[in-house]
Amino acid sequence: MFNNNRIRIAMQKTGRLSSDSIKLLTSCGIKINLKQQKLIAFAENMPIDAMLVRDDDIPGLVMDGVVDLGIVGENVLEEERLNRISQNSEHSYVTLTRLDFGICRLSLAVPVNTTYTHINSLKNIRIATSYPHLLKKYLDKKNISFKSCMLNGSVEVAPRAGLADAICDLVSTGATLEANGLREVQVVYRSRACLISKNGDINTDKKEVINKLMTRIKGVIKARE
Ligand code: PRT
Ligand code: ZN
Repeated sequence: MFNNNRIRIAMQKTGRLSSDSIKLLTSCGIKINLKQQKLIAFAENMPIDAMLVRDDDIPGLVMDGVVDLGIVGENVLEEERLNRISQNSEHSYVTLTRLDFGICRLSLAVPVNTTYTHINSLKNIRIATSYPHLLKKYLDKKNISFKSCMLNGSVEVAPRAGLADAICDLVSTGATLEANGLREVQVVYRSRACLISKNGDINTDKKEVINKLMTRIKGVIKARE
């Protein structure tokens, strides 16, 4: 049973953001009981419940007001916002703060043996990506028409597999691109994890807890700088 006076915060269950997200809350003095690895983990010492979900579900849970807060990569957040705009569905949220982890960039990359001189080299080619809206927004702005190939995984093997001429994928160290014979040619979007809240009425008790949490998060981030 849900207690409506407790803050619900959606976080990634397993993946690149999960341990940093938990660490952030723990550093804020929140004791979360994670032992059971269930969908919901309750904090013992603050009225906060963590919902442990796939990162792709977090923006929608916040935009639909199902949870109060979420920790998610801006790449996933902006892609879902653009997706919802295209479908005319609810897409509002508030960014409370950007965080100091999950830092990466969404980049265009081409096979190393491809001639690339200018962004115009991408004209009319097929680009594999899991981020079709972010890619379209970027290339539309530059007036570059392209064909897309939507893949939810293994994007970096698409050129070698003959599925696409280029890719648009997340990069952090660049090792994956290199291992797959690809060269980064344009940064489409710079991203990091952020803390977001639903847009709309949040009761005074919850607001007080959120304010307290925000003060602690800002303190933790400052101390880590
Ligand atoms: O299961 P779930 O859906 O929750 O997780 P997921 O598999 O979709 O996401 P996950 O855990 O891989 O990533 C979660 C978030 O971490 C992303 O949405 C980004 O905000 C952030 N992040 C930061 C990254 C990376 N860095 C990153 N390097 N996400 C993915 N990568 C991948 C990238 O896709 C590529 O395959 O790592 C590879 C490139 O890394 P380098 O270091 O070789 O360049
Ligand atoms: Zn995901």
